[in-house]
Order: sequence, then structure tokens, then C-alpha cells
Amino acid sequence: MHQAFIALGSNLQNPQAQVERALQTIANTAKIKLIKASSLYKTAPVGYENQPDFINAVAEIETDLSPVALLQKLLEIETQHGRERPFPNAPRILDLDVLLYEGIATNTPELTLPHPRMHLRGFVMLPLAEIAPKINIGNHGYADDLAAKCDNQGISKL
Ligand code: PH2
Ligand code: MG
Ligand code: MG
Repeated sequence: MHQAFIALGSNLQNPQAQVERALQTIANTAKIKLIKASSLYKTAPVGYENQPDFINAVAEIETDLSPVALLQKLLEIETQHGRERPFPNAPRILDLDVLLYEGIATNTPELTLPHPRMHLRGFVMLPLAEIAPKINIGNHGYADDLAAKCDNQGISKL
């Protein structure tokens, strides 16, 4: 089994319920074992700002799936949960991103690990630091140090 971390996000149709339901689906998915889930966080949108606030969380899993197979499985779960992609960064019912997979660094058109912008994003780093403070984010350093630098981005624990 391989350790991985997944980011969950939603800002449409009762985001809290969407993230909670996604955690249940992940826990019930073959070849994925849910180890730990962070608290849920209410977060201001980053990037395309004219959209509703998000609910975000991070989950630690163990999996027999390869990194790309894990990504495919998460995209499948997004679709099952009603995800549509009208335009880039559109508001979404469910977004599931692979953040980290063991200590693997990879950069292909399909998947970049660690997730390329995660170390700058409070909505990822605060929940990640809650469940894995001393995990390394590639060569950027520890989750807890990076989370401290991301503070003050309109994030509150539910
Ligand atoms: N996801 C994005 C872009 N901006 N902002 C917040 N607060 N939460 C997200 O999950 C999020 C975002 C792209 O996936
Ligand atoms: Mg995302
Ligand atoms: Mg995504």
C-alpha cells in the first residue's frame, strides 16, 4: 500500500454535504483505504474570485493504485458526484486533487506531483498541516511551516 494525500473542495449545492459525501465514497472505494480526514474549512476562492466560498478538506489514504490510476479514479468519483466542467476554474460540486503520493516527484501532462501550487494555498496547507504537520512538500519544506506562511487567506475551520 502507498501513502497519498488528496485535496477535496466544493463550492456548489451544499458544499459541506458534498465534501462529507465524497469522503464516504473514497472510504468505500476498492483499493483505497481512508486513513485520516482533516476538519472541514470554509475558504475564500483563490484565482477566479467571483464565485461562492469553498468548503475544503484533505484526506490521507493508502492505496494499491498507481498515481495515474488514483487520479483516474478520483475523476470518476467527481463525475459520479455530478461534476461538470463548463470553463476552467468554474464553481464546482466536487474537486478531488492528488496532492502527494509517497515521496514521488513527477511532471507529465496528466499529473504533476507534488501538486504544483499546493505549498502556496492556505485552503490546502491548513487542512494538510492539521493531519500531517511534518510531511514534506517536495523541496518546499514541512507542511506546518508552509501552512504558517499561508495564513490570513480568509480561511476558517468549521
Ligand atoms: N480550487 C481551485 C481554485 N481556487 N479556492 C479555494 N478556496 N478552494 C479551492 O478548492 C479552489 C480555489 C482550483 O481547483
Ligand atoms: Mg483543484
Ligand atoms: Mg481538480
